[in-house]
Amino acid sequence: MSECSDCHACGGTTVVEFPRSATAPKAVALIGPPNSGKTTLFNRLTGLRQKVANFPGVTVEQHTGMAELPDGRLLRIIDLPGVYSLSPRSEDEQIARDVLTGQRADTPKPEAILLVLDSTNLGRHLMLAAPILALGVPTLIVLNMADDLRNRGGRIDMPALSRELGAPVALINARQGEGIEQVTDFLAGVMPKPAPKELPILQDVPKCRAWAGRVSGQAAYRPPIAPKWTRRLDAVFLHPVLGPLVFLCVVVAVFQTIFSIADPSKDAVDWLIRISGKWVASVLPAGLWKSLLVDGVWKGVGSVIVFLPQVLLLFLFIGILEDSGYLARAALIADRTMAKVGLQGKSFIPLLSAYACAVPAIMSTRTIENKRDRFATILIAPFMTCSARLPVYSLIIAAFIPDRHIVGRLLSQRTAAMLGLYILGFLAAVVTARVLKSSILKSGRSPFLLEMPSYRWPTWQSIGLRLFDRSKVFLRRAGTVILLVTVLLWITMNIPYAHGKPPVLENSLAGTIGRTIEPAIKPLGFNWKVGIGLLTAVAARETIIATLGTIYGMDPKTQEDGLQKAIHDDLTPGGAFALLVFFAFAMQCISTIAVVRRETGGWKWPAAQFGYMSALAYAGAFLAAHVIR
Ligand SMILES: Nc1nc2c(ncn2[C@@H]2O[C@H](COP(=O)(O)OP(=O)(O)OP(=O)(O)O)[C@@H](O)[C@H]2O)c(=O)[nH]1
Ligand SMILES: [Mg+2]
Repeated sequence: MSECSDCHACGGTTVVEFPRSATAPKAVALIGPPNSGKTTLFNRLTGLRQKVANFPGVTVEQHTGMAELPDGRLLRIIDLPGVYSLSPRSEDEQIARDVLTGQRADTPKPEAILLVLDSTNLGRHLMLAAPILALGVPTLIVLNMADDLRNRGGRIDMPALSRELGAPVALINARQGEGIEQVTDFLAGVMPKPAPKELPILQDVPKCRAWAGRVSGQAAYRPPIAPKWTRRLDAVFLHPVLGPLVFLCVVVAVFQTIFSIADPSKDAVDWLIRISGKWVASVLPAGLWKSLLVDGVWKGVGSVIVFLPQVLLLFLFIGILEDSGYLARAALIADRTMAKVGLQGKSFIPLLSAYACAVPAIMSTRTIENKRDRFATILIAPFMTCSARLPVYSLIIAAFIPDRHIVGRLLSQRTAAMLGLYILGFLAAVVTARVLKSSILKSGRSPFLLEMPSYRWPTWQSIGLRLFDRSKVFLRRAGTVILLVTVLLWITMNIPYAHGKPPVLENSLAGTIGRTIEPAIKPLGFNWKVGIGLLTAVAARETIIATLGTIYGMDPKTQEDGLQKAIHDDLTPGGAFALLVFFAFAMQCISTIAVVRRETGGWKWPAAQFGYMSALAYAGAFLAAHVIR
C-alpha cells in the first residue's frame, strides 16, 4: 500500500471566526469525493445550473457563483471536481487541490470549506475529512443524501460525529433543499462550533481508513443497506453476456425511437416554418430584403431548426442514462472490450458523452489518470457521432433510403443505415486507438476503478432543465453561427448584382467559389453546391443543411418540393453515401480543435488529428463514391 501523503499533517482544527465585516465577497470552496452532490448543493446556493449527473467525474473544472446570505452579504462559492484525497492523480483532482490551496491565479483562495460527503457511503468518504480539516480552514462537514440514508435504514449520531471531528456537521438533502439552512448558518458565522479536537497524525492509507472507521463507529454510524433491486439490476447489467446485450438493445431502441417518433414532430416544425415563411413573404414588399429574409434566413436557418425534436430526443435518452446510474455500469462492462484496443473503462464515459458533443467529452478526459490513455481518448473522441452530425445523417438518409421495415416494427432500413454510420465512426475510433496505443502512446494497462453510483429515478425537473438548456444551445447556434453563414451565403449568391437582378446562381460569387473547388471534390461524387456546403460546415457541421437549404431554396425549380427532394434529385446515390462517410470521419468543428489545443497544451496534436481525420474522410468518401454508383 502506498503512503498517503495527505494525512501527514492532521494536527487538529483551528476554528477561525468567519469574517463579518466583509467588503469583497468571501470565497467558499465545495470539496468532496466524486458524485457526493457538490454541484447539486452549488446550484442550490447560487441559483445556477451547472451540470449534475449520477456518475463520478461530472465536474472537471472549477466553477464560481454568488450566493446571498439572509443578511444580504454576498459570498463567492467555488464548485470543484471530486477528489478522494489531496494527492492528485488526475488533471481534475489537481485542479481541485490547486484551488483549495490557493495556487491558481484565476480563483481566490477559499476562506471556508464545505466538505460534501455522501452520508450513505461514510465509511469511505470520511477518510477525506482528515486531510481537509488539517488545512486549518473553517470547515463544515456536509453529509448529503439524507433522504437515501433515512429511506434505506441508515443512521448516524450527528452531535457525536461533530465532537469526534471537532468541526461542525450538517445532514442535508441537497436535491430537495432539506437542512440547507444549516449550511447558510455556517456561512453566516452563526452556527455553534464544537470544541476543537486534536486529530491524530496519520501516515498511510490503512491508518486513514482505520481512523475513519473509528470515528464513524463513535458516531454510531449504521450504513444503509443496498436495496434488493439494486443487486438484481446489477446482476443483469454487469453480467458478462447479458450486460453487453442489454447495452446493445438500449442503443438500437434509442435510434429506432429517434426515427419513428421524431419524424412527425419534424414535419410539424417544418410546417410551422413554411407557414410562417409564407406569412413573412406576404407582408414584406418585394425586393432584396424580402429575398434575404425569406430565401436566405427562413429557408436556411429553418431547415436546421426542423431537427430540434430529434436532437432533443437524443439528449433525453442521454439524460436518462446519466441520471439513472446506468452509465457507470455500462463503463464497467465496456472495460474488457476497451482493453482490447489498449484503452480502459475510464475512457468509455468521455467517449459515450462525445455522442452528444466532443467538446465537453474531451474536457472530461481529465478524469483519466494515465496521460497516454488520456491523449488517445482525446484523439479518437471526435470520431464518435456527435449530435451535430445527426441532422446531416437524418436528412441524407431520409432523402435516399426508403422507409421500410427490416425486422417487423423493431428495425427499419433507415434506423439500420443510421446505426451503420454510428458504427462506422466507432470503428474508426477503435482502429485509431489500437494504432496509437501500440505505437506512440503505448503504456501499461491501468487499473480501472470507478465507484458505482446508486440507481436513482431521473427527476422530471432535472431532465426538463437539461432539455431546456439543450434547446437554448441549439437555437443559439442556429441564431448566431448558422444565421451569419446564411446571410453571408445569400450575399455571395447575389454578387454581381446587375440591372436590378441577382446573377444566375452558377455565375454568382458563391457559385464561382463552389465551381473553383469542384475539381477537388468531384472524385467524391460531390457537385459545387455540396462543395459550398462543405466549406460552410467548417463553422459547424449542421451548417451544411442551412447552406443547401438556401442554395436550393433560391432555385425556383426546387422551391416547392422541399430540401429533401431537391437533394435526392441533385445527388447521385454514390455521392450521397460519400457525403455521409465524409461527415463520419472529418473533423469539421472549430471548437473541438480549440479544446484539443487547450487540453494537450499546443498545436501539435490538434494539427496531426485534423490532418489524419481529413485524409481519412477524403479517402473514405472516395471509396464510398466508387462502391455505389
Ligand atoms: N437522493 C439524493 N440524490 C442527490 C442528492 N444530492 C445530489 N443527488 C444526486 O447525486 C448525483 C450526483 O450529484 P452531483 O451534484 O453531480 O455530484 P458532484 O459531487 O458534483 O459530482 P462530481 O462533479 O462528479 O464530483 C446526481 O444524480 C444528483 O441528482 C440528495 O441529497 N439526495
Ligand atoms: Mg460536480
